[in-house]
Amino acid sequence: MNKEIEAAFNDHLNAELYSSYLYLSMSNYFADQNLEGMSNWMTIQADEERLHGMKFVDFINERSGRVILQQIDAPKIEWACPLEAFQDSYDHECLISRKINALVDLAVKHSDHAAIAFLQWFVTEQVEEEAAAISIVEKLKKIGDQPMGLFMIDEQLSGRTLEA
Ligand code: OFO
Repeated sequence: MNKEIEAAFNDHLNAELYSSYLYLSMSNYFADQNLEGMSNWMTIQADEERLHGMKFVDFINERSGRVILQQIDAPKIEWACPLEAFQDSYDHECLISRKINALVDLAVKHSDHAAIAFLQWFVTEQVEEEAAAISIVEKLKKIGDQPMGLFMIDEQLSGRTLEA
Protein backbone atom coordinates (compact mmCIF):
# COMPACT_ATOMS: atom_id res chain seq x y z
CA MET A 1 0.00 0.00 0.00
CA ASN A 2 1.31 3.45 -0.92
CA LYS A 3 2.66 5.08 2.27
CA GLU A 4 0.98 8.45 1.67
CA ILE A 5 -2.38 6.73 1.19
CA GLU A 6 -1.79 4.50 4.21
CA ALA A 7 -1.11 7.55 6.42
CA ALA A 8 -4.15 9.41 5.05
CA PHE A 9 -6.38 6.35 5.59
CA ASN A 10 -5.14 6.03 9.18
CA ASP A 11 -5.94 9.72 9.75
CA HIS A 12 -9.39 9.17 8.29
CA LEU A 13 -9.95 6.13 10.50
CA ASN A 14 -9.39 8.51 13.42
CA ALA A 15 -11.92 10.96 11.94
CA GLU A 16 -14.57 8.22 11.71
CA LEU A 17 -13.91 7.13 15.31
CA TYR A 18 -14.10 10.78 16.42
CA SER A 19 -17.45 11.02 14.57
CA SER A 20 -18.66 8.04 16.61
CA TYR A 21 -17.47 9.73 19.81
CA LEU A 22 -19.14 13.03 18.87
CA TYR A 23 -22.50 11.37 18.15
CA LEU A 24 -22.31 9.32 21.35
CA SER A 25 -21.79 12.63 23.17
CA MET A 26 -24.85 14.09 21.42
CA SER A 27 -26.82 10.95 22.31
CA ASN A 28 -26.05 11.49 25.99
CA TYR A 29 -26.93 15.19 25.75
CA PHE A 30 -30.35 14.18 24.38
CA ALA A 31 -30.76 11.46 27.04
CA ASP A 32 -30.12 14.15 29.66
CA GLN A 33 -32.86 16.28 28.03
CA ASN A 34 -35.31 13.31 28.15
CA LEU A 35 -35.44 13.29 24.34
CA GLU A 36 -35.07 9.51 24.02
CA GLY A 37 -35.87 9.38 20.29
CA MET A 38 -33.10 11.83 19.40
CA SER A 39 -30.80 9.99 21.80
CA ASN A 40 -31.61 6.73 19.98
CA TRP A 41 -30.98 8.34 16.57
CA MET A 42 -27.55 9.56 17.71
CA THR A 43 -26.66 6.20 19.31
CA ILE A 44 -27.37 4.48 15.98
CA GLN A 45 -25.34 7.18 14.22
CA ALA A 46 -22.43 6.56 16.61
CA ASP A 47 -22.65 2.80 15.90
CA GLU A 48 -22.62 3.44 12.15
CA GLU A 49 -19.54 5.66 12.40
CA ARG A 50 -17.67 2.93 14.24
CA LEU A 51 -18.58 0.54 11.41
CA HIS A 52 -17.31 3.13 8.91
CA GLY A 53 -14.04 3.18 10.83
CA MET A 54 -13.89 -0.62 10.72
CA LYS A 55 -14.19 -0.52 6.93
CA PHE A 56 -10.94 1.48 6.88
CA VAL A 57 -9.34 -0.97 9.35
CA ASP A 58 -10.26 -3.94 7.14
CA PHE A 59 -9.14 -2.22 3.93
CA ILE A 60 -5.75 -1.16 5.33
CA ASN A 61 -5.14 -4.70 6.62
CA GLU A 62 -6.26 -6.34 3.36
CA ARG A 63 -3.78 -4.15 1.46
CA SER A 64 -0.98 -5.20 3.84
CA GLY A 65 -0.82 -1.73 5.36
CA ARG A 66 -0.47 -1.06 9.09
CA VAL A 67 -3.35 0.25 11.15
CA ILE A 68 -2.12 2.89 13.60
CA LEU A 69 -4.72 3.93 16.18
CA GLN A 70 -4.38 7.57 17.18
CA GLN A 71 -5.68 9.55 20.12
CA ILE A 72 -9.36 10.47 19.80
CA ASP A 73 -10.13 14.08 20.76
CA ALA A 74 -12.74 14.73 23.46
CA PRO A 75 -16.00 15.85 21.81
CA LYS A 76 -18.21 18.79 22.73
CA ILE A 77 -20.63 17.78 25.51
CA GLU A 78 -23.26 20.54 25.72
CA TRP A 79 -25.54 22.19 23.17
CA ALA A 80 -27.95 25.11 23.62
CA CYS A 81 -30.85 23.22 22.01
CA PRO A 82 -31.59 20.19 19.76
CA LEU A 83 -31.32 22.37 16.66
CA GLU A 84 -27.78 23.39 17.56
CA ALA A 85 -26.77 19.74 18.04
CA PHE A 86 -28.25 18.61 14.70
CA GLN A 87 -26.74 21.65 12.96
CA ASP A 88 -23.37 20.59 14.38
CA SER A 89 -23.94 17.05 13.08
CA TYR A 90 -24.76 18.39 9.60
CA ASP A 91 -21.66 20.61 9.60
CA HIS A 92 -19.58 17.64 10.75
CA GLU A 93 -20.89 15.46 7.92
CA CYS A 94 -19.97 18.19 5.41
CA LEU A 95 -16.45 18.16 6.87
CA ILE A 96 -16.27 14.36 6.54
CA SER A 97 -17.46 14.63 2.92
CA ARG A 98 -14.61 17.05 2.16
CA LYS A 99 -12.15 14.62 3.78
CA ILE A 100 -13.50 11.70 1.70
CA ASN A 101 -13.21 13.80 -1.47
CA ALA A 102 -9.59 14.60 -0.58
CA LEU A 103 -8.90 10.87 -0.14
CA VAL A 104 -10.38 10.19 -3.57
CA ASP A 105 -8.13 12.90 -5.06
CA LEU A 106 -5.12 11.28 -3.37
CA ALA A 107 -6.06 7.80 -4.62
CA VAL A 108 -6.46 9.20 -8.16
CA LYS A 109 -3.07 10.93 -7.90
CA HIS A 110 -1.46 7.57 -7.13
CA SER A 111 -3.64 5.63 -9.62
CA ASP A 112 -4.71 3.36 -6.73
CA HIS A 113 -7.83 1.90 -8.34
CA ALA A 114 -8.62 -0.39 -5.40
CA ALA A 115 -8.66 2.62 -3.07
CA ILE A 116 -10.78 4.59 -5.54
CA ALA A 117 -13.32 1.74 -5.69
CA PHE A 118 -13.32 1.37 -1.90
CA LEU A 119 -13.93 5.09 -1.41
CA GLN A 120 -16.92 5.17 -3.76
CA TRP A 121 -19.07 3.57 -1.04
CA PHE A 122 -18.22 6.50 1.23
CA VAL A 123 -18.90 9.10 -1.48
CA THR A 124 -22.42 7.69 -1.82
CA GLU A 125 -22.86 7.29 1.92
CA GLN A 126 -21.98 10.95 2.54
CA VAL A 127 -24.83 12.06 0.27
CA GLU A 128 -27.22 10.12 2.54
CA GLU A 129 -25.54 11.31 5.74
CA GLU A 130 -25.76 14.98 4.79
CA ALA A 131 -29.37 14.61 3.57
CA ALA A 132 -30.50 12.87 6.78
CA ALA A 133 -28.95 15.52 9.02
CA ILE A 134 -30.15 18.57 7.05
CA SER A 135 -33.68 17.13 6.89
CA ILE A 136 -33.85 17.08 10.70
CA VAL A 137 -32.25 20.55 10.93
CA GLU A 138 -34.90 22.00 8.60
CA LYS A 139 -37.75 20.37 10.56
CA LEU A 140 -36.38 21.69 13.85
CA LYS A 141 -36.12 25.20 12.34
CA LYS A 142 -39.78 25.03 11.31
CA ILE A 143 -41.08 23.93 14.70
CA GLY A 144 -39.09 26.60 16.58
CA ASP A 145 -40.07 26.58 20.27
CA GLN A 146 -43.23 24.48 19.94
CA PRO A 147 -42.92 21.53 22.40
CA MET A 148 -45.49 19.40 20.54
CA GLY A 149 -43.49 19.58 17.34
CA LEU A 150 -40.32 18.68 19.22
CA PHE A 151 -41.99 15.65 20.81
CA MET A 152 -43.32 14.52 17.41
CA ILE A 153 -39.84 14.62 15.87
CA ASP A 154 -38.45 12.87 18.93
CA GLU A 155 -41.04 10.10 18.51
CA GLN A 156 -40.20 9.81 14.79
CA LEU A 157 -36.46 9.45 15.51
CA SER A 158 -37.06 6.73 18.10
CA GLY A 159 -37.73 4.26 15.28
CA ARG A 160 -34.25 4.33 13.73
CA THR A 161 -32.40 1.01 13.69
CA LEU A 162 -28.84 0.08 12.68
CA GLU A 163 -28.44 -0.50 8.90
CA ALA A 164 -24.77 -0.14 7.94
FE1 OFO B 1 -21.16 10.17 9.11
O1 OFO B 1 -19.98 9.43 7.97
FE2 OFO B 1 -18.87 8.16 8.42
O2 OFO B 1 -18.19 8.23 6.77
